[in-house]
Amino acid sequence: PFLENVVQHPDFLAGRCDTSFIDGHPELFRTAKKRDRGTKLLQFIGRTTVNGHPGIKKPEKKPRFRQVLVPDFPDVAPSEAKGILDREGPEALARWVMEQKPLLVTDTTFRDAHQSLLATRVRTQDLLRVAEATAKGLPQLFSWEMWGGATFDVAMRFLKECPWERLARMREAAPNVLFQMLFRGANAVGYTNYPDNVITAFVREAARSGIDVFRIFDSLNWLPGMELAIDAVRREGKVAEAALCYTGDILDPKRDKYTLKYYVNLAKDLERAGANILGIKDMAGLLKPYAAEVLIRALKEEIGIPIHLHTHDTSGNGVAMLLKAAEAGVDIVDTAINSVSGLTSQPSMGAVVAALRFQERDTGIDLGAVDRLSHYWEVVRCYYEPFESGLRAPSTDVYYHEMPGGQFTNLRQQAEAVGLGTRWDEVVRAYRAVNDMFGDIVKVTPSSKVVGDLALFMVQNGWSPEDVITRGETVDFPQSVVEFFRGYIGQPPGGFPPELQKVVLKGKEPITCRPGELLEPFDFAAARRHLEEKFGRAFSDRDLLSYALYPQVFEEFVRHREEFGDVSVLDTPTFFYGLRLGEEITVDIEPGKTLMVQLTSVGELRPDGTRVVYFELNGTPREVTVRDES
Ligand code: 3PY
Ligand code: ZN
Repeated sequence: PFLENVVQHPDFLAGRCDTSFIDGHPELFRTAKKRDRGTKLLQFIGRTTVNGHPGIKKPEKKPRFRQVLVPDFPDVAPSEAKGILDREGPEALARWVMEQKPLLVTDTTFRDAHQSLLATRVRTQDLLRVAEATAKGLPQLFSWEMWGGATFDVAMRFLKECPWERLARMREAAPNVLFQMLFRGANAVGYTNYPDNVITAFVREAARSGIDVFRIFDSLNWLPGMELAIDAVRREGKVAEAALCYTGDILDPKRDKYTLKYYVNLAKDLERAGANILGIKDMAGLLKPYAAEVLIRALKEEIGIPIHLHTHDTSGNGVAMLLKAAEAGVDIVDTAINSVSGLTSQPSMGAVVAALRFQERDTGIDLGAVDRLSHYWEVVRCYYEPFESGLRAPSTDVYYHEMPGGQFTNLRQQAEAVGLGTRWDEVVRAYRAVNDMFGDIVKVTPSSKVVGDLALFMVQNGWSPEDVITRGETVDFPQSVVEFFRGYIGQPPGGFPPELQKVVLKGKEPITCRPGELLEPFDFAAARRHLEEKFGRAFSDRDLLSYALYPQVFEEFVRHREEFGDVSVLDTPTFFYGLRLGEEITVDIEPGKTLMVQLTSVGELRPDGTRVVYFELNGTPREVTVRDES
């Protein structure tokens, strides 16, 4: 009340007082901390019920969903792969992999599948609930890809969850499974290069928090962008799966940049750099079945480490491709549980398992268990309907535009956001044109974002590739494009096209060394002081890493937690759609502490633009005031 009186005072409002103390201490305005956890959650539920969830269209009525059933499986022996890594280390694990006759399978359901189908929005709660069942039902899996990539920032930015808490809780729920993450080399789990000390500290913390296998790639296939991360993973005694990103078409005689020889040489470089496993990251799903056969056979002859193949099923050729790769001797392949597979996601686990049954490379995975887990995801996927891409069928267009599966849904949303939703075909053509202008580059986060940003820019301005050269001097290009041409995300094979680079940089000097060599080390102590002063509480080393990677996103996440508490405890339908009148939910806010929340009514719109929302919290009437922004 005192603060309210101050800020409503006419002299204060007119700026006739010295506010420097207040300006310098924004924390004075944060009164939310005093609220108890129940009230904070009611505030969040009230806001979502009245206004809908930020970024998605509020449905007329909260949708009704089928009941989720988590399948129950008998206890099983812990995964052999995890045991070998923990007891004997990564080299022993690699040897074990090469000795296996069955095709080994990684499940990407917990990471790439939803990154590629649902804009990475699947919440920890929905992952966690099925974690133990997945471990028991599918004990033959080599690993779960369950962290990294875009999940790190999306967790904080949109789901208001801590990614480190997700990892810790998943580890608790599935202690005997190999956990795998996607790591963008010098870009860590971000979109730009970070100082070396951030990369090494991140790897250390991730390894200690439960990541066993690090799939490390560079968005331009530039080895110097990966070496530091490979070394850091090896120092932690974890598995360095260094990946080459596959683009182009090795069977097309006209494409002479990314040839079989190029990939074989790169694979050898990665092996020499210390990879325990070679990853093939076919991020767009461009590796066709017969090309896979040629590539895998050649690599098997040339390198002495196991090969782990990742693809996206955008064209519909995914299962056929994995089968050809299996015949050619690939060691491990990535698939997703059926109901979150296909299209821009990974090929269907059930389809691969069924196809190989009674064959030489039979996976030994129980198809019935895959199906039962698939029924769980079938229902849960419906919660996330607003994030679906709208893609209904496989599309061989991908061989034309070469857009990564993980980018497809995101770029579509980006296009919607700038009013180009109905001009998607033009965006796709521009995407292809930009790739040609760049001299045909590997497109994967963050290089794919550069291509996407310039494509959107060109469509927005109605520019052709020629316009970019002739009129480019007069405009500011998107920041990601400038950074790319300065060499801040690394060097593409064959270098940058000089004419375009000159137009974009406008006299700024490009670099050719590793960006990490030029970046000052991140000052973790100063960051800690800053956060503690600003928020008046202690922060963990993990928090500091989140802040080092995403300072604004992290601070916004902390503010959200102060205001609304830990919203990850809410069920997903309530998180996205609020409550119906009379609906009652239970919320486990910590082990043994459950809140019963019922929405009793929503008050009329008041002249000040707010509504009172009435609840019962554990049987006691409670109300919160919410600004109506609808
Ligand atoms: C990521 O970097 O997040 C990807 O999934 C790239 O394919
Ligand atoms: Zn992928």
